[in-house]
Amino acid sequence: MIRTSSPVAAALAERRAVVALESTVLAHGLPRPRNLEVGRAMEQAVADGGAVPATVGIVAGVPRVGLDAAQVERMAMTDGVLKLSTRDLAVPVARGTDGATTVAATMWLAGRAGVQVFATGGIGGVHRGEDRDVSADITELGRTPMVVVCAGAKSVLDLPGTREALETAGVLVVGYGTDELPAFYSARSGIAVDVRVDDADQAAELWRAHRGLGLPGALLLCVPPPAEQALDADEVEGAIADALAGARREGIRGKEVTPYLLRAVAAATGGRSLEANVALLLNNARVGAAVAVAIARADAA
Ligand code: PSU
Ligand code: MN
Repeated sequence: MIRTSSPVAAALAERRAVVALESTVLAHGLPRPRNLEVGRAMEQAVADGGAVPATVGIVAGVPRVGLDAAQVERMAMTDGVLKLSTRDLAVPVARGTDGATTVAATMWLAGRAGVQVFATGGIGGVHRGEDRDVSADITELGRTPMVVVCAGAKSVLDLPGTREALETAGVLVVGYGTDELPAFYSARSGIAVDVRVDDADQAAELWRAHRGLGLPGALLLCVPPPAEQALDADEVEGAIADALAGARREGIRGKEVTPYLLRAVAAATGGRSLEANVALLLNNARVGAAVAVAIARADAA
């Protein structure tokens, strides 16, 4: 039932490097028309790095690993595309409609298609506040073995709580050139990673050991945002506090919370959080390609 595009299927069959990309960040995480530019630029960054991009989404009821240009545009530019976590995947399939995949849903589909590396921006995690909102990204990271390249979890979340939840779920948290979990918009959180690697070959070596052991969870490869666009942690904290207060006041709940907070922080930082978000997405696509290429090379040796 999962349809793999021909370029992606060919690459997987020949054990060449493939990098999965998600569609929720396009449909719900970035404003139009920037989202479409970023979707295309991430695919280009993966291709420039020597890997085949596989953007994941559901188009007219068909779960697809590897969208073509028109399908990426449809995810980015159509109103009302559902935001799908793993639990929701059956809904657009049953109804023949479209859906954009979050980190969790992208892992489910790409992992089953045989893709080993997935690059995104920030994972979902434990939200701040009293309502015990924990992203199903954590659950999926605990049960689908893949390298997931990210800039940590968005600082709108409870980062220490997210770190603990990852540990409980059995996710290996790896710093890419850092000893600390990045805080998405900024490089540092003061929270330690499990282990550090300093290049793509070391990441590939760690992944091959993880895979060889048959461990169920993900290897979360955490890459600091590019220094030039990264924001100051204290500055962004003020914007986050206001965004959280706004969400509470307006009664924002469930899957609307993350898109709401991202928009509010972008507005409060005069768009600079958006520039940081775009820069880290492209950077993570590049790192994902380098790691996928290193894995393919080591597997062929
Ligand atoms: N991080 C971003 N932009 C996003 C998301 C994360 O910078 O759009 C999306 C991802 O798809 C992630 C999802 O999987 O938000 C988490 O949503 P929730 O907290 O509702 O599980
Ligand atoms: Mn949630």
